[in-house]
Amino acid sequence: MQIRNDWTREEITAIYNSPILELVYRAATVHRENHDPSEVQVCTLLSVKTGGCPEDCSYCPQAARYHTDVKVQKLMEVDEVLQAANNARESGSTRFCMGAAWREVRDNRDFDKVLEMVKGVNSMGMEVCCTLGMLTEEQANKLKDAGLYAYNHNLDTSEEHYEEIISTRTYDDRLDTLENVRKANISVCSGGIIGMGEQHEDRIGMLHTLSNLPEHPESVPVNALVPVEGTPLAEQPRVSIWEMLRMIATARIIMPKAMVRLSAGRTEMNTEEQALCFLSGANSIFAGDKLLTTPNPEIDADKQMFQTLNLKPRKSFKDQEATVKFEQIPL
Ligand code: SAM
Ligand code: DTB
Ligand code: SF4
Repeated sequence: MQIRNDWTREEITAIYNSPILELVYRAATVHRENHDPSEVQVCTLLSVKTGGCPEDCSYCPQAARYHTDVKVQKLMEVDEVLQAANNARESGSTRFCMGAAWREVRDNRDFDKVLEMVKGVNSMGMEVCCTLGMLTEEQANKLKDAGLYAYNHNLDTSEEHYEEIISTRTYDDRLDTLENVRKANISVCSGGIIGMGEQHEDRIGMLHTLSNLPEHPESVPVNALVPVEGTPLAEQPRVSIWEMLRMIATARIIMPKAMVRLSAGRTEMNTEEQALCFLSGANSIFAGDKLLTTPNPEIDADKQMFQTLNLKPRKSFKDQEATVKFEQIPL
């Protein structure tokens, strides 16, 4: 199927609003044409610098201005991070994503340390990803030279809804960073969050922006808001599985080659619900009992889920052994 970067809002709206079983069926068909439906990539997140962030993202427990239980932690040591990456690899992860609660990267010693971390993880044969806030083109090039495979920078919501959620930076800032990442030849990871009080039109708007970028992101995380006490969005109701499916399926149909990542929100979902997400085109999860700061399902529960659904962890782009390792771990 031809990759399109000219999806109209109307077309996306029609797909998003189609009868749910039709939508899932169509997405499953596109998924099978472009991916091995028996494979799901297992990724690991590590917060290498936690909390104390100057931004005001209303969903985020790491923003300094909200009073949450998150403890501020300065940048981790390179050794500690490499140890964590090795553990992740041993338990079957093929992508390791390091997150920092920064507004933007600054050219200082901390950035040099992150470059060391990237080098180290890359040399272990995993896809190495970072999410560090805004980046200049020069900083993106430095990350690329250190061996960075992918950069995560979410649009989070539609351009219209954005200012309801974040006031300390603009949608265009976000798009500029994505452009800098693309120019440096780094794989782009960008998606968003549902359940922040947005309208269906906002979800469609975000998918429209992503699918109309000059090149689709290789990776599109779909997060369900994890409401955290102390943040302005603490009292938001949980999103229903049907909304999650509409989001995943629409992303799959309009961006057929992208990895669609079932990201935050899995602790609230049972195996049956996650199975529907995989059927609708999700082909990645974050494993390990913590995302960045919030809980995630236990690794044993995920192993059980893979067995029940006859799924296998996807091999890394360069490391073949990791798959075997995940399957060999006794339950
Ligand atoms: N500070 C960097 C930035 O904002 O780009 C990187 C880390 S930030 C925590 C990465 C992403 O995590 C955010 O863009 C957002 O989409 C997601 N996120 C943060 N808090 C969340 C929450 N409570 N529920 C769901 N997703 C969340
Ligand atoms: C993404 O879209 N989801 C991940 C990853 N990219 C960095 C982060 C989810 C964070 C959830 C809130 C937390 O654990 O702090
Ligand atoms: Fe800071 Fe990122 Fe959280 Fe926004 S999402 S407050 S930029 S850590």
